[in-house]
Amino acid sequence: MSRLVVVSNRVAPIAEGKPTAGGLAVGVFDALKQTGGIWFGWSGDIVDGSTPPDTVHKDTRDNITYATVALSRTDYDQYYRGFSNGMLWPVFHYRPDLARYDRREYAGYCRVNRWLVERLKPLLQPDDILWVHDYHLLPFARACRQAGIRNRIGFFLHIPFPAEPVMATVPPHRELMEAMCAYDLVGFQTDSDRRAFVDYVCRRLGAGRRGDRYVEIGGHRIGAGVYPIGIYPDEIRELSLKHNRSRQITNLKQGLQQRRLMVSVDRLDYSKGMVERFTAFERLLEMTPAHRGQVTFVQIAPPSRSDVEQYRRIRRQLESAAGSINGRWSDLAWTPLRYINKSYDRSLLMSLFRASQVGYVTPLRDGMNLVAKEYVAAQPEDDPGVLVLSEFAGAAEELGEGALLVNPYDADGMAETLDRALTMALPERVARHRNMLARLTENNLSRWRDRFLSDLQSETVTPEVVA
Ligand code: GDG
Repeated sequence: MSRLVVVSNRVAPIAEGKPTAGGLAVGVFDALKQTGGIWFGWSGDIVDGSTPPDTVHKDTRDNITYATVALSRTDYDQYYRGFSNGMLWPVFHYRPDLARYDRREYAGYCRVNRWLVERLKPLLQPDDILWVHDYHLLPFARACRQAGIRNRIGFFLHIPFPAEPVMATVPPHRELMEAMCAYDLVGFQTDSDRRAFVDYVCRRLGAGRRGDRYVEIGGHRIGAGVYPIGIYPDEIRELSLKHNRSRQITNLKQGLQQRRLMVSVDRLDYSKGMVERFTAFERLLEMTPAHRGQVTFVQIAPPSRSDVEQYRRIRRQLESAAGSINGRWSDLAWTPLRYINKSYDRSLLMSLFRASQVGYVTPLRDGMNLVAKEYVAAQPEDDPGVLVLSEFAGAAEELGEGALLVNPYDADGMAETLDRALTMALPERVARHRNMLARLTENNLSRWRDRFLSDLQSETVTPEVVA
């Protein structure tokens, strides 16, 4: 197999088995371990001024070279905070109302993509294959071609791809998508994302469909496949057992005094639907008096991107909603909602999932949502909790039969579903859990990686067959 070069906005050098790593980092790290190779991207360092240092910092451990660069303050503001997270993130999550466009930021986004290519180019060998990740790097392949790089280049989008009219709200959408067409293979989390991409390039750019899984534009054939990112269920299960008897989990269980526990864990992001989730929880208390005093909802939401205004706003909204719910419903012995703005050790989170009766995962839009998958994998098989899952999470395509699917915009419907989850009998819980766990085991993280890399190398796109 050729050497693998992974490019992502952030490089997370991780020690093997380090428990804090998320799906992208674990999947990429696994792939690199097999073939050896390079992981290239931003180190997370920001230097003052407008000119970033050209130095590429290289750190080789075993057969992996972590090649990282710093960004200048201007680049960070324009490429990362501005166009990537202030424009693309909201639009790709169907929130053009939250997007803010600035031509200079878009110019900075394109400039940083070209600059990254120039830094990477000297490290490449002719038969390397390149695997580029996520929305920060949509024009990366075109910049590679312009710099004379001829290697095969694949791209995986971790977030949703929006329907064509929504995509069209990004002012430079045409230029951006033309640039994206320079990839050889583009991968999506779900079939509806893949179809939205094909739709866009056929309608707006005049690309031709070539069978189900290819489009052709200007004589260049692009594969478009579906590769749902997964987890390693056994690893999650092991982690979930680690803290089972720890002081924190024991204290939590004692404090609950037989009350039922509902759990949500999300980066603090407006796409995760937390305000709507809080509202539906309150509707549950209003509609079903039997749950008052009997259920505790823990929402863990570590802050993210707090230098972007929309993120500061959602944080204020959540603080106010949580205060109002607790003010109205708490009594001396019971606080219905525990809203926590900090991050926890990964194994503690998995133990918390295991100790709960409902996993409440209701994003307004989500590429996949690994928390939903982790929740299922962390459950005891003989007495599992119930997953309440938004139909707008990519994970719903795989877990739709076992989870209770909800529309996060329907507070009454969600409240009814929560009631059903909290009162579901053991045989139904076991059957639903078994169904979901089988799918997660089949479509695990190595399947995601292996299918993508083998399609990229063999120049054929294999059909996504859900187990
Ligand atoms: C993007 C896409 C797609 C969360 N809080 C803590 C913590 N986490 C971990 C979770 C999970 C990960 O972070 C979050 O992954 P998600 O998939 O839920 O969401 P995004 O961060 O938005 O990820 C998403 C993903 O990329 C992969 O393709 O699924 O749709 O938006 O693993 O457990 N981990 C620790 N402490 C915390 O407090 N240690």
